[in-house]
Amino acid sequence: MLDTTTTRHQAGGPGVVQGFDALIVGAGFSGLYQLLCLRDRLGLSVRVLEAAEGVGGTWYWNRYPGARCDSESHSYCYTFSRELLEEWEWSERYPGQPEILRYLNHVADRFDLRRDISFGARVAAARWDEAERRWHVATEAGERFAAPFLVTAVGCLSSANIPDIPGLGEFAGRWYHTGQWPHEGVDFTGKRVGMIGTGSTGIQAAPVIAKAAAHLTVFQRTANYSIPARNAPLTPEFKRWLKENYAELRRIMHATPNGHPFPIADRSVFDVTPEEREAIYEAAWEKGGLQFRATFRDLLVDKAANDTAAEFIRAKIREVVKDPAKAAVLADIDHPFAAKRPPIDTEYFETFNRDNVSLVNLRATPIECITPRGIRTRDGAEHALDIIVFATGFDAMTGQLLRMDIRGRDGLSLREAWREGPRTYLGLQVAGFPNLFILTGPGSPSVLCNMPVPIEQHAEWVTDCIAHLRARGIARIEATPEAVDRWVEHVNEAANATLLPTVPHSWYLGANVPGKPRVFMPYAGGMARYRAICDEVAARGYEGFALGG
Ligand code: N01
Repeated sequence: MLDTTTTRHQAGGPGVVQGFDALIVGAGFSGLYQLLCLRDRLGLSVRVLEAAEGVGGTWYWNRYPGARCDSESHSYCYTFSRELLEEWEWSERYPGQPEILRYLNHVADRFDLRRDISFGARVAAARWDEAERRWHVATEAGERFAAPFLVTAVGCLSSANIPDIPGLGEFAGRWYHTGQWPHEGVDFTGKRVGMIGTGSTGIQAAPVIAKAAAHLTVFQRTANYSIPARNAPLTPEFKRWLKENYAELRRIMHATPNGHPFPIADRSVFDVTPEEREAIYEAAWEKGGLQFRATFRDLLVDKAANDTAAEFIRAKIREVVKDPAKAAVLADIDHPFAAKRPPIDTEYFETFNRDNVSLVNLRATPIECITPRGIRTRDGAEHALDIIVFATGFDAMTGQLLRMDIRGRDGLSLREAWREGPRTYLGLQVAGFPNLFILTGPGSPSVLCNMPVPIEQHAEWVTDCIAHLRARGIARIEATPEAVDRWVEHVNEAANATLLPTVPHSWYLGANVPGKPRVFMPYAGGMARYRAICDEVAARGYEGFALGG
């Protein structure tokens, strides 16, 4: 183990530079595990820099009403430790935000991770020093750190996207973004609430807000599919079954394209009769959750196949929502099912049957401005509100990375390198940025998966890579431009083989943020294939990377 006292040193400049073997940005799911791997398996001195005052990342910030994971709890966890799996018990089929945050705090305590994390340390800048072969990192508060390796573990959905709607500054009520929710909660009692956005977040939040508020107005720009989650407490029998079958579940999670604990059915939509298909969809609807998407293998690649699922869900919406005018607006969905991230819900469509819930169709009447009293739409209507909730998503995958001033070789900034969109090798490295590893970055399967699966794979791959370098006295690793070109091409091919890039307003494409380059960001080739590619790259001596120094 490197003695940190030998790596700490006084810098020539005004501040003290604290030296480590590796620096990690972020103490969410990925940062915590990366710390554990590098510190406890390789014996490195590591410091995690975390902007928040606690661990948890996404689950620290996203405390909005109804916040819950869409992955099933028994798969939304680390699998590296048998003991951890044995001792932790989830209470519900889908874990709620408070329970996930408790879990991550438990992990931090159990593995004694906190002592190597600086909280309240938001990274402002990182600069590669070629002569020193180290990254120099500065926080907003002016603390300075340096290390040969820098790992970003900043999450994919952590940079809030607050639309620039004129008049927000003059709004007399209160407004909140779901991804920056106040820790003390928001009291909706007696309040008129407007919620903008009907993605996974808005669909989770609306039913809970509607129950608490005097009135909820949902401002919908793009209608969305949603499948009932069918959340419920886990039974003792299921918990016992889980413990007995974890190895098999893990095998399935590693074998499927998106890391969930259920396989995708090996049949095509048109292999079965319309009656059989209807029965399959009906059973999946009753079972609930993301398994609906796994009913047929061609739902995401064949538009005609997808249409059958899309029409089934539209019919369900029309059946559930009693007011035909509202039902028509909610079911007027313009994209294939699951080509945007498919939400799952607890009584989302039922919420529109409540007397205190109204729906504004922004496609017909777009928002013109926010007034001191509420939201004015283009038809001249002013919707009077006390609270506005922005469930408007994130500057996904690149927002949080580009918010830091990251500069690689010859002062090249990541912002400049990605001016026309993010370009990585394996989602893990960028040409021109030696020894910088990005966890769940653009070009990784990340957001198309049950996240803990790619997170464990990335952190372990990076750990093995650093071990390889150190064992050989190699100081530097950098993706070659050719490898990046090939990977970007492969990411595009993988996306184009699916219906995913056909949705013009998807955050997968960066289309939700004005001015963001339109590039399909996640790797759609599947987690199992991705893992095999990464293993192959490592087995060939880190093919596609220049190693040296
Ligand atoms: O954000 P979104 P999200 N005026 O970008 C609308 C993950 N997640 O926070 O589609 C009016 O999906 C926008 O409209 P449109 C999950 O991966 C996971 O809901 O752009 N409307 C859309 O309706 C998810 O995909 C869990 O036309 C505006 C909504 O806001 C990702 O987070 C739980 C607007 C944004 O939807 C993001 O979901 C929740 C404007 N100016 C979320 N700007 C888990 O289970 C945006 N919208 C772990």
